[in-house]
Amino acid sequence: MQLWLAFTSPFARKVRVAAHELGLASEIELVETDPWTDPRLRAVNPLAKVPTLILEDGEILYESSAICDYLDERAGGGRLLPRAGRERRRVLRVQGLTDGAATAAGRLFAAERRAATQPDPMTPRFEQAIAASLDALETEPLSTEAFSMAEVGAACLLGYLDFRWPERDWHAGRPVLSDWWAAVENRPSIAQTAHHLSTTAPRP
Ligand SMILES: N[C@@H](CCC(=O)N[C@@H](CS)C(=O)NCC(=O)O)C(=O)O
Repeated sequence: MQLWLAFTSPFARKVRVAAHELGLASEIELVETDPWTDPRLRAVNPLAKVPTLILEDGEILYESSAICDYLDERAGGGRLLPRAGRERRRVLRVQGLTDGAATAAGRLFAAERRAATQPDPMTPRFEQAIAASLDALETEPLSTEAFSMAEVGAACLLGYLDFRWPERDWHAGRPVLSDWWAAVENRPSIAQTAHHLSTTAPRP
């Protein structure tokens, strides 16, 4: 499999963490791309977004949740995403929450970068979405042992916040989430997928 990614993308990291957790990381070739400038990406994904996964037979998957669902199925099924019932709905809800917060964080980062020349009136809304999502995660029963897509999503959100804003303290007032992150941040799937700026493309 080929995973087209940017090493700054929390959604691409989700796929990498999921692959590690499922024991599939060695089957994935990483192809670094810049979604903003690489015309090859739109040829395989009309949205020109990362992550995009190309399977051995040429089938193409995009949307991190759909890709992770496929990886889970490929690893036997029901491991990161429960097959049915209330727990499946909970995991999907938390994955949706963390995806939404990561989207807000990405838009906030871009808005702040432009702010000197072009203030963005949406900035407070992005900040509120991130803060309220972290508050919601504070009361979620996240496991430090068995990972589901809820833990994968939460880890990728927190990792992205620390990567983009190392000076901003999301821990304050969130002791449960903070302890959870301390317990999992050195887990191999997290440690081996850390964000970094592009080695080739100029855009972060
Ligand atoms: N909902 C998508 C979000 C993917 C996404 O927004 N990726 C960003 C990088 S973090 C991207 O490719 N942006 C390029 C663009 O929006 O055109 C997913 O879960 O995969």
